[in-house]
Amino acid sequence: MISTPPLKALQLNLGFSSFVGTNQRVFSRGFVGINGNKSWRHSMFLSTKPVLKDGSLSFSGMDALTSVPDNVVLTPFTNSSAFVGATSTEASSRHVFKFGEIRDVRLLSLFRFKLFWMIPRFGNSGSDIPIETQMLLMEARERPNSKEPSYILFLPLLDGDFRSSLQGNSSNELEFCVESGDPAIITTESLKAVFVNCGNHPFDLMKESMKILEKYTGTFTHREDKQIPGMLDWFGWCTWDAFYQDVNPQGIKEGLKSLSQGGTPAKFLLIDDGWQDTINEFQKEGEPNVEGSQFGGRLASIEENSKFRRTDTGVQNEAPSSLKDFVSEIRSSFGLKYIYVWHALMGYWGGLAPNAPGTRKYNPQLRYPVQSPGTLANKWDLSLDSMEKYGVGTIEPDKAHQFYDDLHSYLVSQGVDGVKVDGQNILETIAAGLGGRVSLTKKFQQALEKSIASNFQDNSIICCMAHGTDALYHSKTSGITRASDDYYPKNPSTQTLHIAAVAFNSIFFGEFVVPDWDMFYSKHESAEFHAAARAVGGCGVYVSDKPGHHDFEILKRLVLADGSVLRAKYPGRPSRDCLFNDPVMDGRSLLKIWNLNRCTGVIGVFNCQGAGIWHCMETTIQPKVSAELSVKVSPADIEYFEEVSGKQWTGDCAVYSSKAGFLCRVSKEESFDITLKILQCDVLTVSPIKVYSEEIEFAPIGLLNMYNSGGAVESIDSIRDSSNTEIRIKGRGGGNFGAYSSTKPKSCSVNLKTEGFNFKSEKHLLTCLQKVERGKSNMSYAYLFKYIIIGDTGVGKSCLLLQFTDKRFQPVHDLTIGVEFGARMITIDNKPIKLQIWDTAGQESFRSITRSYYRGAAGALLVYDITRRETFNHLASWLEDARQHANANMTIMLIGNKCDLAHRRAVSTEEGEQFAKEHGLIFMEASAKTAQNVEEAFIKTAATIYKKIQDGVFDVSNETYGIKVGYGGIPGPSGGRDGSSSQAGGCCG
Ligand SMILES: Nc1nc2c(ncn2[C@@H]2O[C@H](COP(=O)(O)OP(=O)(O)OP(=O)(O)O)[C@@H](O)[C@H]2O)c(=O)[nH]1
Ligand SMILES: [Mg+2]
Repeated sequence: MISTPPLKALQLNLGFSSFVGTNQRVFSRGFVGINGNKSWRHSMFLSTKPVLKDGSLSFSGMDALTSVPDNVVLTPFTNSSAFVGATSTEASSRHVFKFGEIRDVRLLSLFRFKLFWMIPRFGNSGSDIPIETQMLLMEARERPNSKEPSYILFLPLLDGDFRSSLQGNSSNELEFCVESGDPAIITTESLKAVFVNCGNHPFDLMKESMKILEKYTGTFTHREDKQIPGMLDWFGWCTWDAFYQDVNPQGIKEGLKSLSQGGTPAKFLLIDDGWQDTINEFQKEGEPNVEGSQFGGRLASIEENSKFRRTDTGVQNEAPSSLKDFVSEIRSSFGLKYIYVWHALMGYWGGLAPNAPGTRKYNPQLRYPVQSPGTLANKWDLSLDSMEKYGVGTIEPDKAHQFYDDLHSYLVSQGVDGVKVDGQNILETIAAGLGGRVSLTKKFQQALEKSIASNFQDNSIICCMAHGTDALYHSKTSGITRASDDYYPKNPSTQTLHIAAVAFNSIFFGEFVVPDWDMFYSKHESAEFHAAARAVGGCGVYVSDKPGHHDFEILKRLVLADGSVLRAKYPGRPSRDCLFNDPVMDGRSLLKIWNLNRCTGVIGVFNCQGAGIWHCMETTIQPKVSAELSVKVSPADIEYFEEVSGKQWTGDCAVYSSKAGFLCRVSKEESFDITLKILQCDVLTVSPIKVYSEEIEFAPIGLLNMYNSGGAVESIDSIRDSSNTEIRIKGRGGGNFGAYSSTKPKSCSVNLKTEGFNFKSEKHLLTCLQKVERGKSNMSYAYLFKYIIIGDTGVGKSCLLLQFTDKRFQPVHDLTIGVEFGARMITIDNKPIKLQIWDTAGQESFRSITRSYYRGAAGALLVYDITRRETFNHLASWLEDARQHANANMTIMLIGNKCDLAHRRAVSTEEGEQFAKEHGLIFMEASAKTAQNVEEAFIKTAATIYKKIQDGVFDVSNETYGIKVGYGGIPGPSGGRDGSSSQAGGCCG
């Protein structure tokens, strides 16, 4: 098996004869020096209740805050956690309570610098805790130089109708703010405003705290218990930065086509803002652009606009007849698996048009957003400013579910699979008179999630502009939320901020959802930086390239030939030693992001220094940054590594640098230096070296050509007999597979076929190339037909294939082991058709393997040898297998091979014809040696299949028939619509 289907099996036969010493260390260029200064950490939970006594909030005797005012109330909860609140003498809709003085700690705050977006802030005093902080992590040490720090987590919560946030002040104090968002909703106290917890493992602490809160509040669900949409595993394309609001059907087709032709087909499409039916009284067509006026646009109906639906019969109108038609056409032409569209939480930026016939029934009322003092104190935002000016046509809360249900069921009727829902945090600004921010958010969130669940199949929603805790703590089912501000391709100073912000935000978001890293351009100066981040982010991978503007070198390191991506297991987060260092502005720290795959760990290293300034820190003096910075990297940076290391682990790891292309062996305690220039990055695969027999130590790296190489390794196990150890690796994709091996293998095979391999004994690097087909040939066909060749051993099956694909004859019987593969393009009815041919082994012992290839074949060549009667006698048994395991409509061509050997003939032509007639087969005698009838046999089979398609025998959207629809027969962007391509559904490999 070579490129598709994606499952691969690599077997290595490692013998003892060529054993090479295992303890020899090899260090590559790029890794400077090895340090044994790290120790392996184990998680441990503290079991001392937090105590508030004599004005000090302490955990296990260690003070977290001092000078805690008397009105602060602590309610112990679990062994290490508590709720904190406060009382006031006056009732108000907003209180700011003093919490206490900060001790000698390091701080990480995640705060909203704008209503819609959150970023990190680092520091060690009260003034380093910005207003609107939604998560605060403190690192404290019991004694000044104690080795193991403790972490104290502060999570401001929702308490009744009130929502809390944290902030610090210049007197080195921590404060918390509780507010209802409605002047009429007032209180004198909030007793469970903040949750505090303490532990010595920051990631366990975070997760345990969220699990406790999930159970306690009952308002949200932890990521681990949510259904995660399938589109995350497939490469995507979003239309936003390709077209902005000018998105149109023709442009979408061009983009999908150029990505497919380059060899990285998009399987997920997101049609962003620009498809909806909107009206805008603040920006008239033809008038000069008014900045921000797009946010005054309002939804006029739930249906698509005239770019996506032909509204008149005028000949000039090139629009598809409906969204449904367009969706169905692109799905079948480009093999799209998921098509999502964008909408705002309120329908559109400016909400619903109050008086439009299509929206009137949701009773929209114009409301003018009012920000809380918290978000007002931070950064001005154009979108919000515009919405404040133009107002938001707010759906009547009791009609929210009806609106979402109408919209989503309409989209489903058009073939759309899911939605991205933007602008979610707007609710907190329009909640006055509507029950306050907490209850309004809850109402809309429930209405939205209910509609997603009842209309879409796959929990298909991406939440966006939803960084407020009002929404997060009501996230019951939504599985993906954008974790960053927008990607701004034209702004060089935000690229590093983007990566750092998502990594840090993921510490918090990653507990609720799979953080979404947003789109990027593959052809851009920071493209590799973004690509590497997506590779370790455990997130979806989607670009927003303009059609034809792609860097396929970069994309091919993220996307396999079938359009899938190697997604790591967890939300990618900063390593423990990075948690309190500012990777953007301290002038020294590099950012390390850790993750795990099924069998390996991975670390992304990013130099984010010197290229940008954090929001709200514009006046901070920046230190001088040197051209290159170094950081220590160790296997110990990867949390939960025990999930992949297992029992046979030597304690050492094979580390492969995707940037330097080098392999080295380090122990779990060791670290090495990585040096990077500004905006440079590296992705390191860290694979546990395991013992497979006394002498063999082995670690798979995966596909060396991919950023997340180890993501391609799905499982590894071994079989051992007296003289051999066979290591079996199941993986995905094609390309150069690499592994660390202490000894040179005797042989190496891919899907049972022996392959050549390369072994660099001094580096212990074993590589084996698995050919991969990509690009034009992959997609530029009208149809792809899968064939299988069957028949007894030695009848000439492989020779027939070789003659057909390579026009060569192989005189020696090269026994086929398992299944081999070949492909060629042919033309039928002026349509390019790709034949993908599986050549099976005739030997009886492979019969069970062969059987698994019948399913999914559109055609079969059943071959016998006219000089050997027994091969003819066995036809009945082959046919029986085919009838049992293949689909009923499979076209079977019977071939009497070796007709050049007429003098040794044992089966007459008539007998062959008769057998074919009796069993409904096509028949031909052929010779793989002289090529007589070889072309004809393959082409006639294809012509028969093609005819069956024309006759409607197959549902071509169902891949089990062995037929895929490509777009080769469909005209490109400049052509008109192809009346003959009436195929619906279908999927391209
Ligand atoms: N004269 C002649 N010899 C042929 C022809 N086709 C195949 N052979 C020979 O027959 C032998 C077997 O051919 P293969 O194509 O390897 O047979 P196979 O059916 O693939 O066998 P398995 O892989 O074991 O199932 C080889 O020695 C070929 O050279 C042909 O048309 N004419
Ligand atoms: Mg063969």
